[in-house]
Amino acid sequence: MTRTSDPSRSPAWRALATHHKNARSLKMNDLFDSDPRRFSRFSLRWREILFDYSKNRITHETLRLLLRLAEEAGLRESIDAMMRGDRINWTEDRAVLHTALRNRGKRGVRIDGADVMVDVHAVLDKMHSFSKRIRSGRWRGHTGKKIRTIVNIGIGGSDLGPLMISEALSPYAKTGPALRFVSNIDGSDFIEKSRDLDPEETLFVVSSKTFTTQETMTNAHSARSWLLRKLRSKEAIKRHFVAVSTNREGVEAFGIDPMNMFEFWDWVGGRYSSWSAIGLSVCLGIGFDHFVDLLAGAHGMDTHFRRASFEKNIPVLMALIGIWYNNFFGFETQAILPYDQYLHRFAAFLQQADMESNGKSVDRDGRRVRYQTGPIIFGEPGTNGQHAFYQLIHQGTKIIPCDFIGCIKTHNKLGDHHEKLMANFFAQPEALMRGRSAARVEAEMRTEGMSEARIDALTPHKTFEGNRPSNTVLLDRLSPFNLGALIAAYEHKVFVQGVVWRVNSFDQWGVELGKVLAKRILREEKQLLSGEKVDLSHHDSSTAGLIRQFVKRNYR
Ligand code: G6Q
Repeated sequence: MTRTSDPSRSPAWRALATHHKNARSLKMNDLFDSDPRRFSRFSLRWREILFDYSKNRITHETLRLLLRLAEEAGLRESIDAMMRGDRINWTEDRAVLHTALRNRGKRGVRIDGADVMVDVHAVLDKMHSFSKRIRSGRWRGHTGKKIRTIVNIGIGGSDLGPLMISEALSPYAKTGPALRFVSNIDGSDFIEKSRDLDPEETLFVVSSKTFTTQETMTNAHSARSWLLRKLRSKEAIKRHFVAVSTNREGVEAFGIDPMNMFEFWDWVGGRYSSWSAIGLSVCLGIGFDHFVDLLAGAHGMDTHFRRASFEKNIPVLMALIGIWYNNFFGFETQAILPYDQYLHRFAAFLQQADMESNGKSVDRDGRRVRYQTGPIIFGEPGTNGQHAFYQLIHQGTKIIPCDFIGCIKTHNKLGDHHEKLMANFFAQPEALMRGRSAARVEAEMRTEGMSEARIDALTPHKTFEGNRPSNTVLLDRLSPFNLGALIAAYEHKVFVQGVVWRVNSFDQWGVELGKVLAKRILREEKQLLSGEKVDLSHHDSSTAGLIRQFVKRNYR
């Protein structure tokens, strides 16, 4: 195998660049016309998930070269290294073992000689018995009432995954307590989410790996004051607050009984932590058995990812097709379009999973990369997005590869809603690919009896150039198992791209600078608001001017 520290100088990358010179003019319509079996050749089934990647600007040769790129990047060794617990998050000197969290088998996974699976199983057992107590009503609040609402307080990785999953699996949560998520430091978030809650029936799950995050700790303290204001006894905290964290001292200092702390470990990255005790709120909402199904689905996808040959490997193909567009066509964005209302937070979740992981511009040797890395991810559920931003995807000057995600069976049979939803789901990728030629547009307008002048004027506006690529992921149904597998597939897609781009997908130094500046500005705001004189000259004039406006107009 040939290895080079700059993938863009590797033989496969160069071969892809050469191949791209011809491939960029490929018309997908022609590819389908010339190969009646294109769908079966360019799609894969894994259990209840069909991954159709036929509507892409690729040929067998493209895939062959992309697969070579993965081999040259040492993907196989990298997968093994991650799953056996090597410290692949080198800037933080940590292993990356979210795959161990969903592996409920007997095989051990060792870090520095210790089998982490022992702790993983112990925490899962604790989640099991706690969720049974809450859901059955055996756990009572301070005044003896049953807990009816769980409020998860967390942010980023301690919020987006659990929130997305609990929304996605809400059909499985009918008998559990209601779930709410408070994340934003904006007090309106806590106020609105707590407005109609009865503290006697509310349990707060403070989810924070570090237990120092400004937003989470501020919200947790406000929640504590809110509770104490109404229940008037510090003893109440024990029955109304539990913590999910790696920071035992922090949890105790807050006043949460360490017995009510659910532990996880530094080898679980925030955005990969829903599988750990960070999933506690989900588990309370849907019950332990469904939570375990979620883990099983993710574990199933891990096994597929580790064992399937790369040409039949869903995450690997997703990643390589993404690289093809990102690095050779120069398409910078990717749209995530779930046609399922329960997946309405899926794109938001993936924004973090993908952009925080691969939004990097130095490689593992600390050198500035000479190629593009992580794409811009955005999306909304279909069909809502169709009435909003699809215009640009169909006719804009930018090409945005799309992932359409849909389910064959619905949780809610209501008239023909589902057939209509799915008709749109099938129509959009087809429309993007096939387009509508000027000749066809003209002919249609002529049949409608339109004047030639009007036809001339309208034709350019009504023409769709087509050839716009997409993947389609079709699930049999949105079950905990399939959702677990879907999330894991995207996690691994991100991993593969990180390996090829030689970036560390598991750190997030880029979020630090803003935090540091905000701390200092908070000090200044408070000093100014209390009437002290503060020198703001170290700020640029815009920032200083804005801070002064905030303070000045606050006095009115
Ligand atoms: C995710 C990031 C980040 C993190 C939050 C919350 O990978 O690390 O989004 O999850 O900043 O951190 P805590 O869980 O420590 O509060």
